[in-house]
Amino acid sequence: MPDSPSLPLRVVLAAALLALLAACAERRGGSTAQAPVAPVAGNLMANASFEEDHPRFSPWTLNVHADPDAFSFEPDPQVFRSGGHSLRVRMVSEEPFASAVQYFDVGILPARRLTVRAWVRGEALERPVYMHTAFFAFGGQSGLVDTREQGLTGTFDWTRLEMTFEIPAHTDRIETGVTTTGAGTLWIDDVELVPAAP
Ligand SMILES: [Ca+2]
Repeated sequence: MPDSPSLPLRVVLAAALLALLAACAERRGGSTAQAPVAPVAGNLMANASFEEDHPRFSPWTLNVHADPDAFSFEPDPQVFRSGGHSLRVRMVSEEPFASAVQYFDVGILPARRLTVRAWVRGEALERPVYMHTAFFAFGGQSGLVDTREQGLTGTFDWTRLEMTFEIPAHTDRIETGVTTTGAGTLWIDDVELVPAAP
């Protein structure tokens, strides 16, 4: 059986070639005009640059006041601050607000004083976009802090919104992220939740 030793070798070579081609394809895909994603040490937000799991963006929760179709949430491959996408939020029909948030059990958080920040870009925003954090205890909302007073409106280039907050006693869960409250287009990228500076 003169052919028997060469068959496994052919298989091995074919597998190696496939692996090499796959690696090349991956490198090509990864280099298409992507801006660098700066790693943030200690960032508690996952999928913080909106590069993964389109169009669900898990573990983000995309909330709308009542009608889930009143706002659209889409990955935008044309407008982003880092990586190759941002999250674009657009009001489709009149509703008081939409938000992009993540939830955290207080028990797993490394500090009770935290800073949440996001880069946002706006086009014709009629009402403010701002950071907010809601506190929950025993399954119900027990408090809320936000930066509504300093919220951004109108048309603006990438701007950082930031808020530092202290988690009240008895809170067992928090919700934190960005809220928009009217017509226009909002882009969100590079969100961070980190222990506040001392
Ligand atoms: Ca991004």
